[in-house]
Amino acid sequence: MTEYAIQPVPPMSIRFDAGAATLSPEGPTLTRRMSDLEGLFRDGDAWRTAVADGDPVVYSVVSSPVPELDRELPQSITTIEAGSTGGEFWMTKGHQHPNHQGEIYLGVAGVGGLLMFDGTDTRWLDMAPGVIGYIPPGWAHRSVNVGDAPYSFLAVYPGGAGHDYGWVLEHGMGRRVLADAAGGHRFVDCRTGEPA
Ligand code: S6P
Ligand code: ZN
Repeated sequence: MTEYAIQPVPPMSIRFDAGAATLSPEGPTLTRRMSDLEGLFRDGDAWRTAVADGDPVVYSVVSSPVPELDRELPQSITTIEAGSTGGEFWMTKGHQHPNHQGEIYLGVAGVGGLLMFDGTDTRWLDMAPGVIGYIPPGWAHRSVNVGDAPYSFLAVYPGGAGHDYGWVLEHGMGRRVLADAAGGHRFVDCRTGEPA
């Protein structure tokens, strides 16, 4: 794997290929497998089975060379594969920005959603190509693929925003996104399991 120095870059153009869901030139790439998502799925047994049964790639994140440094504006494309575990659609880990900075997402391919939680209220935005999802300061965010093809989106965020994954493990995201009998999705309350 190529090592990338965390250092400022000069003014530059970055080619955004929506069809291929790539950025060029490319910076760091992150791959998250099922085993990286411990403690996130409702059905722990189904999660363990999926890990043992090939530990599939759930999502990947490709970034431009713009570094995650304060005052910079990095970009990345996340692609979540289609799938569900224990009836729960595949998703990102989800995180809070420690100092509550905002972020924008742009749907690139497939259909998904942006689940947000501020510790009290939960919101869901349907995402598809051409839709901008705005994440205001203070809202933890998780992306979910609710379709049968990969779901990709572009993120643009403050370089000093950071990623607090522990906040989501501690507080949850308010709702879970499950497959319904008609091939769509439905929401349940994280704590009660009741429809939400
Ligand atoms: C960064 C931005 C995205 C996510 C990516 C993966 O602020 O929100 O690039 O990092 O979608 O999600 P997660 O929750 O694993 O970082
Ligand atoms: Zn973020």
